[in-house]
Amino acid sequence: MQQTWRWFGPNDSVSIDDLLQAGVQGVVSALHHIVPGMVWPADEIVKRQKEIATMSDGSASPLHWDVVESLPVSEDIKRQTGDWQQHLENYQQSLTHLHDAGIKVVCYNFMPVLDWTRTDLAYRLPNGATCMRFDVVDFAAFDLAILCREGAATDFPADIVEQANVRFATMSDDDKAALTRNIVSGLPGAATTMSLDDVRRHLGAYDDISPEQLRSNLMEFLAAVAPHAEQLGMRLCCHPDDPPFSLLGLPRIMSTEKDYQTILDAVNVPANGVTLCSGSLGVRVANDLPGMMKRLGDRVHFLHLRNVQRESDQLITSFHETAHLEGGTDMVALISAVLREEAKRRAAGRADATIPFRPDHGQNILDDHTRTTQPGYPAIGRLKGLAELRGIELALSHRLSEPGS
Ligand code: DNO
Repeated sequence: MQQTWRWFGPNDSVSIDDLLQAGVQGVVSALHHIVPGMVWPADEIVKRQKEIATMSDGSASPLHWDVVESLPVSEDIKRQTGDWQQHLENYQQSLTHLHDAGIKVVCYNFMPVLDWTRTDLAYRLPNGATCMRFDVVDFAAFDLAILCREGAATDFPADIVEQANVRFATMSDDDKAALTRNIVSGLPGAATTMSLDDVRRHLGAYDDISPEQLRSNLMEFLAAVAPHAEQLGMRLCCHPDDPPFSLLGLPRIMSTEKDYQTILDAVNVPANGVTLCSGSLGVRVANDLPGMMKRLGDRVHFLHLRNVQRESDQLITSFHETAHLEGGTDMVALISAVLREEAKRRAAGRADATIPFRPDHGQNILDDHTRTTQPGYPAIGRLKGLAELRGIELALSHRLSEPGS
């Protein structure tokens, strides 16, 4: 397993020097300033590589840009509207440029409009740490009474609608503004956040797009780009929906093992792969993460390791982000499945036997409370996660842990 770390670029308050001291082995980054659909120019890619390869005193860092997260898929490609065909060509061109720069793994997602969504970015835990939380009652209050979306009332169970109305009645204007900000800020690294009218306009553009249509558009996207990636020796990996259920009436189609299997089968080349995000998928009771790693493993090109605590067993549930080894996913079993997959690949002589993972998100602890970072991406909380995860990997790989020794 390659221990990687997400770096948002020179404006990230967690520096390349910090990454080195955290002991990371590789970097995950993206050109957040380039508008989805446009080509990533070769010189911009090389510039980011140089930034990663340089410490703050100008000396060389041994780190490289190993994984792109994300090369975003434009809304036009997802809907097949406007310039989508040009955007597909641009996507291929960006892949070619990344390949020429020596980068092989590219993560993307196919979530319409919003990427990850939370209602609270700093939920206080009993020990004083803070974490990100999704409160379904708050979310329903936003949907029903702030966004005032038509049809919202039928998208939630009646008891949630009732609780949401009660809660909305007690919210101050500041509470409403904060909730709105939190929900629409689901675009990490993006320079802009959407206004309510932007959200309404974007939602309206999906009125006629069913989940089946969106799935078929994803398949067409992959039919166009995956063979190209394959030819270049690259690996694409689709990030799951976060959370893994429909929000704001939008179709979401990458939430379950079956969703993944369907997409992997539809374009059956190794370059069409999976970002196994245990935190996103783990919100859904039926998603068995170690089992998914076992069954989809040969196409898993990238791992996000984190954990969540579901607050009910309903499909649409509140949840919060726990420390990496707490929560609903058995991290030891998952890492053990990853190590077994790596051993299989090694035996088969695969060049991609070492799978990159990153400690995904982290709670804000200690000095994290005084350093502003991207929501969910503190320095120390993530470092703690990384340290725990690498400890499991080391323990499981140790020869003394092999049966019979
Ligand atoms: C959240 C992230 C996601 C992820 C994209 C990948 O913290 O895991 O935003 O980067 O969905 O395309």
